[in-house]
Amino acid sequence: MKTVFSGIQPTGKVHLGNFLGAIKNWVRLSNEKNKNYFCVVDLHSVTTHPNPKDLNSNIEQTLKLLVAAGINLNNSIIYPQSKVPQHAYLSWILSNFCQVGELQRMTQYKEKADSLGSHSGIFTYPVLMASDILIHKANEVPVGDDQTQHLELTRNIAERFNNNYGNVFPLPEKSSGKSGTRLMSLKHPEDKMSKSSDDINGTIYFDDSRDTIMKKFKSSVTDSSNVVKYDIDSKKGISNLIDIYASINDISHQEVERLFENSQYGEFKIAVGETVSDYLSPIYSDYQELEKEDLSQVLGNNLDQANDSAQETINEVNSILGL
Ligand code: AQP
Repeated sequence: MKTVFSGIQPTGKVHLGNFLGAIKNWVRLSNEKNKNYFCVVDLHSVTTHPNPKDLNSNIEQTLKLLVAAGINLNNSIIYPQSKVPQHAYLSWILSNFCQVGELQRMTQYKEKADSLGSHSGIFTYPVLMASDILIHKANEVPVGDDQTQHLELTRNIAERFNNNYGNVFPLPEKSSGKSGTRLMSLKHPEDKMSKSSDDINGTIYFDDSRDTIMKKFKSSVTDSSNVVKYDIDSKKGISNLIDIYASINDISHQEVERLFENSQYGEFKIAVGETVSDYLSPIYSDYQELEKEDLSQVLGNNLDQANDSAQETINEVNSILGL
């Protein structure tokens, strides 16, 4: 049986990009015969120096949303990273198997250092990511292409540790399934749809009303050709809408083009808005039910299970290292 690990940061309200790029895939994996760990990686959020109240409510919101999205809890464990301190412990151990030069080469470090300032958390967080993946000895990690470099670093770290101390960690692979769609902002289709975007009209949030969703799609930026045709270079806006429609309905770009070959953009935008609204609305109503419940009720003994699995790895690592 495969062990799968993936994480989401509680840096803000979960959006459609998070669903179609990650969570939808996690739901699929959770219904296969895997042991899955889906983690709200709150320690990573500290790199942004968040407001404590916001962070706390985003953690709870994100955990409950993962359940509302339909992750099968029979073979999945959902938990917040900071409640399993073994992640941070292993991160220290693993930092001794990671070269400074490797961290300096991380593209995301270069990008984030500009926007978040150059504190050392921004520099070393890929090691914490490696520890997130290795703490449960995951063999498969469903991540987007932007994370390929971090996964390679994780494999390098694991390999170096194994070369010194024996075959402790599996070398994790990127999920072989269809990778999630990368959604772009509806207002600035050259930028990624993101929790931290300044323009809220470019992002569809999980709790947007049907009305808001329709308005956002109707005012989404497209081009003047009025032909529903996928062309990522010259028609970024409409290609993004095709991606969204295709991803929710599990069909190809070509099928979307065929379905809407006689439609103008106005009609297509309404169809995409309705599809998105139909997709998000049951998730939001399940979330509203869960919102009233205590988190420990919602997640049962998930945290204990995550702790047990992580501690098993730490015991093994401690014993191997002579600690
Ligand atoms: N626009 C997106 N399209 C597809 N997938 C996306 N993901 C995020 N944005 C998109 C995927 O969602 C998962 C969780 O992401 P994360 O919260 O850990 O980090 P992120 O990629 O930095 O997400 P955001 O929403 O853009 O947050 P901020 O604004 O805080 O940086 C990941 O699998 C990610 O690929």
